[in-house]
Amino acid sequence: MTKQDENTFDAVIVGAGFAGMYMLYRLRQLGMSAIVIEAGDDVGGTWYWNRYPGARCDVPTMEYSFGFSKELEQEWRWSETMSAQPEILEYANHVADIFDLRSGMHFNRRVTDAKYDEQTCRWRVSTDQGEHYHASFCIMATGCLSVPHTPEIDGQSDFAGEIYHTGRWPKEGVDLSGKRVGIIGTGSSAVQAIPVIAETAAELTIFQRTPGYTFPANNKPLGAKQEKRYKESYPEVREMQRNSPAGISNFGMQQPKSGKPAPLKSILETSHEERQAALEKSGFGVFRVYNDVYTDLQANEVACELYRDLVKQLVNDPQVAETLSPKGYPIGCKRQVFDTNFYETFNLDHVKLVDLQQSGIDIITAKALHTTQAEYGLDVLIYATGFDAMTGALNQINIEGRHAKRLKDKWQDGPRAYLGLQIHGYPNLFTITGPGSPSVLSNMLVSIEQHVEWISDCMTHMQENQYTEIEAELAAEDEWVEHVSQVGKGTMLQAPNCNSWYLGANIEGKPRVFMPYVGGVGRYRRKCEEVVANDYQGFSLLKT
Ligand code: FAD
Ligand code: N01
Repeated sequence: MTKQDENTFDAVIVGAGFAGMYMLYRLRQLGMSAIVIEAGDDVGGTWYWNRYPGARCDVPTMEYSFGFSKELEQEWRWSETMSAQPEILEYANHVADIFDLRSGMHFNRRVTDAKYDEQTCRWRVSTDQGEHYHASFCIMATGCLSVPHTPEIDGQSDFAGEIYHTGRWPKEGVDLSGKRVGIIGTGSSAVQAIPVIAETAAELTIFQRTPGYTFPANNKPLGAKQEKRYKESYPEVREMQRNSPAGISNFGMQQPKSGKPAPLKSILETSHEERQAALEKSGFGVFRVYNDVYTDLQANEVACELYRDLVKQLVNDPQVAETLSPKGYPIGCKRQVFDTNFYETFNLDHVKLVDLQQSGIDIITAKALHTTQAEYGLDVLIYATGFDAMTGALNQINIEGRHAKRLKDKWQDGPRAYLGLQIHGYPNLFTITGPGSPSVLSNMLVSIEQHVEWISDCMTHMQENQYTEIEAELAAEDEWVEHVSQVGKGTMLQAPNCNSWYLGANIEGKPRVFMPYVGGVGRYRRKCEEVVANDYQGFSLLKT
């Protein structure tokens, strides 16, 4: 057997997060050969890399879990309603153990190149270890939030203390006790990390550029009764998830305590006094009382004022409250942030907030971070500065399709894909939760399962009918890209002044294109099913 034969598979899967894990499982079940290549040294993806203090899920973990195995679903026990990173990683490890997934995975190697050979209809996938893998299909399970973004700051390499990124937190953990810690950013990662880091750090300084809207996570231990109800109703719950807008059924989470819920009304049609009374009664729940907050910019601004009132109630120092109060962009424009005691943390004496809008970061020296106005001595500096989302991991690989055309070049003005599953010019290449699918706007486990199942069904269809090549048609791709763009218009996600990573706005020079599909998980699933029912409408299937 030659080296090439040894490394030849039906599919090469890149990435061993939940997407790569399920893809491998599914192809093996179908009797196909597949290998997973992963940069890390074990499974888990997001939950392998993001081990920062406070990291956890923000959808109910009973729903942020695989639905493909009844046994797994019944045997696994979550301890909290929204479990923390260690438990989610434990779950990933458990899945890998019970289905023997690691035997089909090569760890500690990064895929650098993937090139399509039009003669043989095969992909040649190469790693930074100098290996080459050959396969009819190349499946990118590389993650939407897997490439950390670290802004370039002058003097960074001169820093004598410890530097970390939340998205690359060391496996062995970090002892922050008694240290002067600085954290840059106030997105989801920082908001989770700040209250937990404040418990041990001697001093914690938060460098904030844009204040965010964050809502209480209301996480709690998972009650035995609730677990039982979920487990008894899983088939129904999964069906609800699959047909919902965001892949969440919230079964059992939001039962009205008694009677009917109050009817929704327009925030614009209520008086200041009524709104204040509602705020008093419902706290952060106040935004659910109104029906126009997420559809009307003027209504949204009224809601933003209420939000700022809430911040003032929670933060003792009026100046700090003012700095933490988001302004100038709507609630609902960015990925929803959830927290536990975020605002309360700013009432602690050893926690400081630095407003980078007043004085930006100037330089980092051996012992301090300097803004244009002051110097902050630090032992540890943490970047909670996010990710090159959705396209980052794909663009890091030199992907060459027909005529050796590089994907990076095709996507220079933003990603273009059909259903977020395939790209014209790149036959037999699939992307799991790629741009143009609900992906990051959904409970990702639901979207991952749907894509994995669609891809494996498609591969089976090809095998059964002796097709060797599948490729998204250009017209279908163009039409879908246009549809994705149209559906997003008019939502808060694309409101003026909205600068989110969904749009690529967090990365300098990245084309500003709204990447995920806003139409919802259920609607998108039906579209994918319709495409199959119409004989893979929009795809060319070839026999060579
Ligand atoms: P990932 O888990 O990102 O796995 C991709 C893997 O591919 C990584 O291990 C990476 O190392 C590997 N890889 C990438 N490029 C290469 C290469 N060139 N060569 C080799 N290997 C490569 N989603 C939710 O729905 N709910 C949540 O509550 C939620 N919480 C989150 C919390 C955090 C802190 C973050 C960062 C994300 C969260 N997400 C959440 C999104 C999360 O990314 C997905 O839910 C899901 O875990 C993605 O799985 P994946 O397998 O698609 O990608
Ligand atoms: O990243 P972010 P994240 N100087 O991009 C700031 C998922 N997730 O890792 O807004 C100063 O949201 C930046 O400021 P600004 C979830 O999908 C989920 O927190 O650009 N500051 C911002 O405050 C999430 O959306 C959970 O002005 C700089 C922050 O860094 C996604 O991952 C938990 C800067 C980055 O925020 C990303 O979240 C964690 C600079 N040069 C993550 N550059 C759950 O709870 C950036 N910033 C499920």
